[in-house]
Amino acid sequence: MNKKGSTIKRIAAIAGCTMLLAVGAGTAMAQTNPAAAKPVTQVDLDNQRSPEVKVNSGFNLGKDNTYVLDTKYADVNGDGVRDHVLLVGYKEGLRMDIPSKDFRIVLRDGDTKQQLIGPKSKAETAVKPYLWIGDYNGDGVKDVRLTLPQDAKGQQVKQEWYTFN
Ligand SMILES: [Ca+2]
Ligand SMILES: [Ca+2]
Repeated sequence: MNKKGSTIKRIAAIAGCTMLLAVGAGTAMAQTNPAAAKPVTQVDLDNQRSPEVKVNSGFNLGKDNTYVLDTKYADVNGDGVRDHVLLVGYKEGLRMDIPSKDFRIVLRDGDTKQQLIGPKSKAETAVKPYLWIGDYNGDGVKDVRLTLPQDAKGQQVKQEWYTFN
């Protein structure tokens, strides 16, 4: 069962451990809204949301109150078929602006439809965590960056990177 693309792992080369980044007050708003963080001149196909899975819908992970906190729709295992990348976590209720925890990346393979549950994030908690797709280790296959604002103002964030191939 260890075919290529059957695991989710953090990228040790650039994130041996969770990084804690201090963000200046002036950029705090941009950090809480990734779409506003850079000027968009063309449609970023990798950073659209999954057409299949709704943000803030419940997610069955053997525990109540696990929700989908963000989604992306991009090919992250390099087989040419776009995959559904989900960020799931535990929070007490439907509000999105409350602290959440127990974060995991879930990959729904666009080709095989198999679902892989990633390891639990090292971050204890976050407010409105989000995903961003890019080739962070430069191997030609897209990876996932998980950004975890440590409070509602987003002045401190933790970041983790995940690979799928
Ligand atoms: Ca794929
Ligand atoms: Ca990569």
